[in-house]
Amino acid sequence: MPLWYPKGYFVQDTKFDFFNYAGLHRSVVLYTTPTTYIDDITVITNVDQDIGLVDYWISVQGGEHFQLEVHLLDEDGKVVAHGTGNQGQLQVPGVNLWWPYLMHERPAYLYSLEVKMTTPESVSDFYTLPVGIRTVAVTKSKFLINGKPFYFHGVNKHEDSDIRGKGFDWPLLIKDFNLLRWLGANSFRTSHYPYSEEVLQLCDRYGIVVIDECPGVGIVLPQSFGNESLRHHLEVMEELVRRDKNHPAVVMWSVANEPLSAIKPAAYYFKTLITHTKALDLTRPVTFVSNAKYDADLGAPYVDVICINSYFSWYHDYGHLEVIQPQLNSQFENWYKTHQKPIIQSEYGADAIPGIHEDPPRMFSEEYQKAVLENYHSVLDQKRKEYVVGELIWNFADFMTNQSPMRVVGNKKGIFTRQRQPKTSAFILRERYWRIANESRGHGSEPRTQCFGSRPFTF
Ligand code: BDP
Repeated sequence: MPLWYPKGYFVQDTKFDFFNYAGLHRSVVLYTTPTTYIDDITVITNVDQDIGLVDYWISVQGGEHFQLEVHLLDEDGKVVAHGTGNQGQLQVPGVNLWWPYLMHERPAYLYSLEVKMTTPESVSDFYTLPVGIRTVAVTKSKFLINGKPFYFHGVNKHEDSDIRGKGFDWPLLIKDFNLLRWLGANSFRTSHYPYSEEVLQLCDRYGIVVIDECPGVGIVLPQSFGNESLRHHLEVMEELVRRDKNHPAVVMWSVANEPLSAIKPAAYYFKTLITHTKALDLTRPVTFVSNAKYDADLGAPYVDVICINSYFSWYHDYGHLEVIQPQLNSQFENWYKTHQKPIIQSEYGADAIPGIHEDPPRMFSEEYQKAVLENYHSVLDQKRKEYVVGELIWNFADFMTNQSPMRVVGNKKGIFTRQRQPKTSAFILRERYWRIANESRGHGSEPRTQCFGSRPFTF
């Protein structure tokens, strides 16, 4: 029987699983510039033996008569290279590379690029850009940072918390970064939209590696693949690359989350979108996050890294933890055999309502979440020796969603509560991430203590 609604009644329908907060989420900054001003800077970094190479391009607006001077300063404020003009290459012998957190004893080294513009009227503009010198590359089975295999042991996040909702909040941000360090996480994905610029600035400084995702979420209707959507999506990627291109922490672009990538128009759509993104940035790999079948995904041929979401024994086979290992194993084997590209488990997890305990484990208990994680981890431990290059838990913290019988006051797949308190699974993950970090640094499985001082990490 059709339900009765008052005339004009409607509800805005969104096709994503996070609360659609209204209002301004971030600071709005108004600023002035001189008539002739530095409009944009692009840096691309490279390494030749122990020499860091910083190629720069400076765009100036508002006038034609100006001079540009460029200095690169190290962390002690010493000038290590200088140049002139709006394009050039700076060379840094004995370079300190930008390394991810836990990959090096001195992670996140940042130089400062100072750009000074002088005009005949002597009105000048001045801009300082933090620069991390590092390289990113992908092989058939590895993700390389500075030529060394990098394993993403991290999280997916949301811009979400109690009281503030989606609003930007410095204390929350610092708390989250402290928790990432506590956890031994070296990376996150900006699921499912670009995060505030302050977040990326902190990632540069903490050495937290980022998969930068555009707001391409909820592309689940066939009509979403039309020309108008595609045109808009290309523009969105242009905006994202323009904004985030200079962050050393950003190592890969994600053009979408769980789109309907198995329908016919998806092939042209993703080919165009990914080719365009690669042309905008020649230095970073491009991906999108898939939940399609390995042999049905029409976008997968165009990505550099396969990112897969799966929820074994959660959205099907309820309560049957025993299916996880065989299903996950065949997921990885099938994707790798078909595509021969490195794979990231970009989401996995289970809801746990804090304080609910069940033995044997039952869905929604902390024990069930723990058991799901442990089952995933045992397969990940085999496959990370081969071609799996990362695992990102869904989710860092509980977050608000719209209301539905699927959600118990929001999504409870956090390993931290929405108030950032740890559930049992946080300790499981912490033990694991530190072990992986210590192994890859050649310290065996012996956990080493982390420090919480101003330097993120000391061995
Ligand atoms: C995935 C989505 C994510 C959801 C998650 C879930 O990418 O946005 O929050 O499932 O259902 O499919 O918890």
